[in-house]
Amino acid sequence: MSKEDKPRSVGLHALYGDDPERADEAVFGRKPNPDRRGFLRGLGLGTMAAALGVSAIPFHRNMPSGLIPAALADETRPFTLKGKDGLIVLNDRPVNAETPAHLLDDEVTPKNRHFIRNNGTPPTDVDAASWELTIDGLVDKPLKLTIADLKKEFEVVTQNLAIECGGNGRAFFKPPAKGNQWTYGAVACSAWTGVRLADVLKAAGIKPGAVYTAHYGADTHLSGIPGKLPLSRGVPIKKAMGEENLIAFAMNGEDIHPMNGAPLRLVIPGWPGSCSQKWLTRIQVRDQVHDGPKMTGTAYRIPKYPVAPGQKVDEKDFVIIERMPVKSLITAPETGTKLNNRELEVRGHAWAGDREVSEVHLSIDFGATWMKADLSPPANKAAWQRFRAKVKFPEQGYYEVWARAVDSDGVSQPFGIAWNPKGYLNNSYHRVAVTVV
Ligand SMILES: Nc1nc2c(c(=O)[nH]1)N[C@H]1C(S)=C(S)[C@@H](COP(=O)(O)O)O[C@H]1N2
Ligand SMILES: [Mo]
Repeated sequence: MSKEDKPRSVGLHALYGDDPERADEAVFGRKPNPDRRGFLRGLGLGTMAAALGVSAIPFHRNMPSGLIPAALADETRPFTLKGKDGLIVLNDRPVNAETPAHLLDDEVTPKNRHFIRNNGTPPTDVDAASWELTIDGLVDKPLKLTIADLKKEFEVVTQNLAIECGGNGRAFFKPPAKGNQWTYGAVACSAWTGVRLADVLKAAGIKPGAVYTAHYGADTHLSGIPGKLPLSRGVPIKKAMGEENLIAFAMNGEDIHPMNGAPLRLVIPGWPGSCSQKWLTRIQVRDQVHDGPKMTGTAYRIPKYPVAPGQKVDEKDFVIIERMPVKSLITAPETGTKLNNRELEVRGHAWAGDREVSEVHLSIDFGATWMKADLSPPANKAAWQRFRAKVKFPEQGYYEVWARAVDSDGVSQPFGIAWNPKGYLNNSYHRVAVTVV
């Protein structure tokens, strides 16, 4: 199925084509102002500067309203983001961008290749030095911690952690599911540096009766309504206490990219990416399951029983998605590769939520026979695992390389999609096309 067949969110140029001034307001939060063409101070300017990855736009007062910054309006791509390279933008309000599979070949995903999934408008004028994290709720000792406090009072660790959006693979749902049409690239595994969430919660002292966390970030709702949150999710205390979860302040040894949650975020690997709150300001410990925006209804939830494609499901039959299922991604060759010889190294990564991957199999004959790939252990818990294998093609022609991973409980990726109304958890095989000429 080609990408063009699928429903897509409106792109930046389409948005600006209709009504540039309204688009301006929508994207950057500046109101058209006939007296003064330049930016209003504050929100609009800050949002645009953040999108451009700069701290200032010295001549911003001269910028006509309705002008798409050239840095974002690359002729060859619909929309580009400063500090992000080769990502496919699915939506620009809010910004959502995925990474083509062949650009995810590194064991540690470079900062500029980490996908972006925003539900609202990222904060601007972010100041790492004065950033504060509050830990409160059902704790003995509520805490207020700066990033310097976190570094001083807790052990600082670096871990390669896989983050995957619960909706990754949604684009292949038939009938289609509404939402960002992610294909394969809403997944990444960067090296995150921070302190363990568990250590911070222990320092605050979790009271008996605590069952769930609630995460809050500094991004704002697209509607602009003050106090309205775009997303606030949480996890059961048992998951929160896992050593794999970090309150992170660095990504691959550098500042976190503004779109990935700078200066502070949660990384809760193995569970839907939505648990990993960006621009983290507060973690509340609760005596009940969290009920923040995108925790209730059908958001990040699936029917508790298998359903047929297109089947309507009563909202009360939806359950919260917890650990993500086993999955693999072929990162070399790039799909569509034309080969002049008969031999090829196939590479990729596999991950399995809270489990480990035990085997990865490859097929070049549409699943009739499979060969075992070499599989590396994870760099640490919840890192993805590298697989590689040499494959030999018997003759000229069109092939597909298929990958399927099996987790430590013996559960394999399925061939087909376990359809659900909101398009979550598609872990069917990744297939890439190879033509031997
Ligand atoms: N504050 C905040 N945190 C957030 C989100 C958001 O919209 N706001 N999106 C979540 C979702 S749905 C995902 S998949 C991950 C994606 O992380 P990334 O954008 O760094 O790739 O961030 C999560 N954390
Ligand atoms: Mo997500």
